[in-house]
Amino acid sequence: MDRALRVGIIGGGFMGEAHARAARSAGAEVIGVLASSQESSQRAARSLGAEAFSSVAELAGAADVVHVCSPNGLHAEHVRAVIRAGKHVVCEKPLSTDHATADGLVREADEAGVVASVPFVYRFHPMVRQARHLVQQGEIGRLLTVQGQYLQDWMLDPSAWNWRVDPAESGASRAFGDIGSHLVDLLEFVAGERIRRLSAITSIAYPERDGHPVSTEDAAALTVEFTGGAIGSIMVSQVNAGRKNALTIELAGTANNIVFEQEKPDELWIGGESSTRVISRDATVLGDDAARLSAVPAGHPMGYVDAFAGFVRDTYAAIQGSAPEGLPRFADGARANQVIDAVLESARTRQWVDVGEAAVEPLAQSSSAPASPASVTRPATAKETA
Ligand code: SOE
Repeated sequence: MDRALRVGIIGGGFMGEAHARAARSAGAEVIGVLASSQESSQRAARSLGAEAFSSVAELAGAADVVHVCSPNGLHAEHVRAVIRAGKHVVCEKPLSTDHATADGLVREADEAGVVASVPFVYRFHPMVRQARHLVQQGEIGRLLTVQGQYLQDWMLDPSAWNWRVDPAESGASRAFGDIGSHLVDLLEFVAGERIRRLSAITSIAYPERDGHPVSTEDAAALTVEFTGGAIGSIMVSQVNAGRKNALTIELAGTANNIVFEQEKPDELWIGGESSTRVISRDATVLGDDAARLSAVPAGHPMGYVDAFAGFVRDTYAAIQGSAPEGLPRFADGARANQVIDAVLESARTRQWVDVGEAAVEPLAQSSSAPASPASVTRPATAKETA
């Protein structure tokens, strides 16, 4: 394509802005936005410096790719309208409010031959790719135990309200759907294994918020077993005082243990029985995939905004015909929905639930695609740029 990609955004909130920022940093033109009402579309359009649109069909008609950042309950309708217009689509997580619908969206996107991705953006921290590389290289040995936590506190205030509290907008799961989906994706992505079965309990901190009864969970605790036999525990909470976006994964094997903390994304903790070290991001010593995402030389901190930009850049590279390593596609979004459904079922029945893997693209397939030659170019080191 000899012109910039034209991007449409559905959703006028925080995520819409994050997508627009990343789209621009990937060299695209943000042409328009559609929000929940005419006024919010106009407000969002002013803040994004784009045009306000009044229907998905109109926006999809004018764009090459549409980013769906509407409430979860509207994802399927919006995604279908974009796919039916023959346009590429990025859809926020959770892809849908249930696994069957998410699976249907995977099929529709495949049949239409469009690129369809889900912003599991934490995959795009270079040190996450390095952790995955080390696991693939056998650095941790045979995986024995896995721990994952994703803790926030923005729902701690009893009067805190957000569309996510309402199951009609958010789906039956709140905290797990919103942030547990990221955590599960990251754990399976780095481990290269699936969660085979799980047992979950969920809790609701306040039966009412702002006079409305609450049915969506504030916290979920899981015991899990992975396909290779490793066991693990997962804690997700949006009512954990003082924790803002504390996503941590720990994969311990027969040789070493690897810990990645999202709030310190430029580091990886590697524990060994006789020595423990912290490695800092430095493209000169990282694996190819971590190095290509390492956008600035060592010593220049990278973070969430960069990870988001990396995700959008790779989505657009896929649209241009390359096959970027580790791009989370709709099949990965549907996989998260499969785990969310299993969590809700286990919490309801108080039973272990086999998560199942049917219709989910195996990890090896999504990770074995050759990176395009341009995508493995290492950025210049501080020395080279000095
Ligand atoms: C709110 O919990 C939220 O913005 C999530 O929706 C995002 O996916 C996560 O990246 C940060 O927290």
